[in-house]
Amino acid sequence: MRWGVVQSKTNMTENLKTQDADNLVTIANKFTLQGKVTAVQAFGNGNINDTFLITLDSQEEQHFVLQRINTQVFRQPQLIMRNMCLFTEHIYQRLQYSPLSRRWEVPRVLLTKDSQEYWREADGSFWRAISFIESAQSFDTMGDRSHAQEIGYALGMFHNLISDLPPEKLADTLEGFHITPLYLQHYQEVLAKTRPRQSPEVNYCLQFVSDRSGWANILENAKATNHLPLRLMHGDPKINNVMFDTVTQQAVSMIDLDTVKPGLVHYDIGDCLRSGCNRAGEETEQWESVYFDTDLCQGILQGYLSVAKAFLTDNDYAYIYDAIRLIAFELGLRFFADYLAGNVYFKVKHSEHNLARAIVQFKLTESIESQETTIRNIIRDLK
Ligand code: GN1
Ligand code: MG
Repeated sequence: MRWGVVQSKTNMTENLKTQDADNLVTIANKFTLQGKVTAVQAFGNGNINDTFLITLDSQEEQHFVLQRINTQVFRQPQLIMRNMCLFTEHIYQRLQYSPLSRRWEVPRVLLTKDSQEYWREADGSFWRAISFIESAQSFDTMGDRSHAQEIGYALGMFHNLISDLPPEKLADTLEGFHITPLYLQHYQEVLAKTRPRQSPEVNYCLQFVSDRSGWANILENAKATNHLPLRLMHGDPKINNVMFDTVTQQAVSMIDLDTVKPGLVHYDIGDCLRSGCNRAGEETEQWESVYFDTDLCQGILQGYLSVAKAFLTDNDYAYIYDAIRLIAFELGLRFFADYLAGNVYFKVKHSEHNLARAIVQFKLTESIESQETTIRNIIRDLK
């Protein structure tokens, strides 16, 4: 399922158990200032948090997004909410001051009736509400080239709108996020404690990681030596986190803002491209069909640079290829380490799910590596 427009009123318990739906209505009511909750649906396909779409009988806000933050992953979820309030307010002010000539929306934090940024249940679960972008939808895989350009534009616009907010204003809500050498270290620790079941797939992954471990610190080295500056980033700009207007088919928003924090814009560029240029999608099990589409890469980068050219330096361009290769590899490594650790981080549908996901990312990395010259030429020609 992807984020999309609600076509019709759904039954309150359509995809939830009655008791769960009742609890969710009670929690949703902590946030709603107007209107009655008329429906609750499980929503989106996130790997970490639990997401629900709430429908109201209000004229003003017809829907909102209710989420339970995974506090095993985000240990200080209140910092996420503080960050979100800070940067969404910053963007809102900027857009008031210099409006764009096209539709662009920023999800808003909805406060509780007591004006709090979140609601904590007695069992410790952490809930928050975010405004819903109406008349918009997202996609799990890429359509045509203009779709690719819009995805790139959305990331560029997002970076642009936070580029004048000093990175140190935002808290680090997920330490180690996208620091590849730390994922590698964690993987090695897990590996030392586990005896993975031998199979051609597991052996492929073990060899794949081992062959690339010397290179995994390329972006961290660039950061440490000031070749790449610390900036604010989105953290998770994968294709289905970009919302498209259902009529104009233009990108109108970037959602999933939990990981907006100090980092490298290269993590985002890499994540956006590894996700957008994989036509088979990250959940496929047809590994032989996974490849990196360089036409889509050209489209995304063209859209991105149409906005980001203004703030990128020569060094930034020099590391774009490595970022694409690294973030695909890193996600494969994260999935594989989680498979070895017993699936403790990413939600899974079956015990081999993270292994399958890892292979997709490693196949994608191979495809990126085999097209290095083409990708570097695309970057050079767009500069
Ligand atoms: C996770 O939960 P979701 O789907 O928005 C993960 C991302 C991965 C992504 C892969 C906080 O995002 O880093 O790229 O899965 N988020 C976190 O689909 O680890
Ligand atoms: Mg996310």
